[in-house]
Amino acid sequence: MRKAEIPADPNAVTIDWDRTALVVIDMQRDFLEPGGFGEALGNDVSKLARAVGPIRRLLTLARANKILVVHTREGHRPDLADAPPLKVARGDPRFRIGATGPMGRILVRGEPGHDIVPELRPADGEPVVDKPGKGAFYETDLALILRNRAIETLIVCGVTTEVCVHTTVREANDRGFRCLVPGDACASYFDEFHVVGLRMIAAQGGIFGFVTTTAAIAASLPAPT
Ligand code: C5J
Repeated sequence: MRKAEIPADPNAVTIDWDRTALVVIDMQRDFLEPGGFGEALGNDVSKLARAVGPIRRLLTLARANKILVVHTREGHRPDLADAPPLKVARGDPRFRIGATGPMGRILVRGEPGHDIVPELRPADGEPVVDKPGKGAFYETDLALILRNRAIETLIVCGVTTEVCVHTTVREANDRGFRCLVPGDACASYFDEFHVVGLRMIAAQGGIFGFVTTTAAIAASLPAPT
């Protein structure tokens, strides 16, 4: 058992690092780089870059301290059989899921845009969970992966704060996981959604989880040598 107390909003939480996983949500080229799905929907993708440095730091710490790391990717089968028609029908028809963009077919597994950005590439042995929805538990084997390691606490970071991070935190909360969300390691295309999304997690005594910072997490772990 490796216990730590992490300062957070609305209160500090005590966790066991041996039963904690770092879950990095959808840090994919399709969301972060020009020419992908995020930009096709009219977003300023540069806003998501601010999460990359803090996530790199969390990955370095987790790997050095033998903490389970799980990456997720949002995307669909090449035949789009797992893509709800309503999801595909969203936005300009030229840039919909499955359409061909500068990084290959948008949000389709195996295409360059579906890859995780090179700075945060998964290390050998780190599970990568491909998810068809916003939440990382929906129609995936994430719960099984976590249960097999007796995980009870998730550090959830990535993009976007109010969509896939939020949905995953809500799903995890309903399944009994304690969620810690380092706000600086999350990002949104919308500044106000980022701020309010984090406030919603911590409201009402931590209704969905606890909001913290990368620095607070780092301070509770031995620094990598
Ligand atoms: C979105 C995500 N925003 N990963 N996906 O469509 O948040």
